Amino acid sequence: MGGVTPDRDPAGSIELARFAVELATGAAAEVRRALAALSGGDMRTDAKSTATDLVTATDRASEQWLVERILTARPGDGVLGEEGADRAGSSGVRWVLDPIDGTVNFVLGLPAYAVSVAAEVDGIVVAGAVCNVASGELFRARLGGGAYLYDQPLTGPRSVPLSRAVIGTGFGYDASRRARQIAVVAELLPQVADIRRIGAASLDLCSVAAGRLDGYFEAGLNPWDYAAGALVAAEAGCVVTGLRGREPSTVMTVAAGTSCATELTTLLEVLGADDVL
Ligand code: LIP
Repeated sequence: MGGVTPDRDPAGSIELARFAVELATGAAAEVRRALAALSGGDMRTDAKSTATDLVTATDRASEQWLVERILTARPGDGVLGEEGADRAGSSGVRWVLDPIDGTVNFVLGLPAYAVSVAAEVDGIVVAGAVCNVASGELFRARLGGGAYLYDQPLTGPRSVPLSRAVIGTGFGYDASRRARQIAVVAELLPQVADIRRIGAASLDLCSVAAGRLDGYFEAGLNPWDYAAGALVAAEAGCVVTGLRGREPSTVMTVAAGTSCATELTTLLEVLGADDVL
């Protein structure tokens, strides 16, 4: 890219961002091919942490496709994937992969499931790509380089108070955790305009970046659920945080427009939204 020299891109984030897009879009095409090959036949699912935590052969095939291409192109890199890929690497670069985020939506044919690819350098996410498999929409971001839907810059949500905000959220696979999570939503809902539950954290986070949601929060996410989407939201100018001054993490991930972020995090802290795991 013109004007950017290695010393101005020490992390090599431009190349990592390019590769993240290639990986996310390529794996999404593989998932679409697998779905077409099923041509209406039954999709076999296995259960993971609970009977509702599903995984399919396509999840596993997508992750294998991603890992093979990463290690062929960059053999010294590390990899962490939802379906078991876990390799330390020696380059300082680690790829964090959700081969199908929103697996239940994928199984049901609800068009909100994505391939999420993030590249970390020394533990810092510097590039990310999220490809909605059903729609083909490609969200991408590079640390310090902005966030985009295809090549359209993303600038986050409209300016609204929390009382007029549409807030996304999600729930875990454990029934007792869901009972605690819905108790938080029951208190939150009368204080916002509405709630949305999309079923794929990466798309929730990209929806905030694109202004399709005013905010989003979820407790219990895994790194592969939020690594890429959190960078897209942050590079779109959103507030991306945990609660009580903490960084976004498995405990709590929040993304919101600047106009309602403080109201949202303050209310979530009062409701104990980070005390449900
Ligand atoms: C999903 C997350 C979503 C959460 C779901 C599920 P998966 O990830 O992206 O935000 O609410 O329960 O965990 O399991 O489909 O990759």
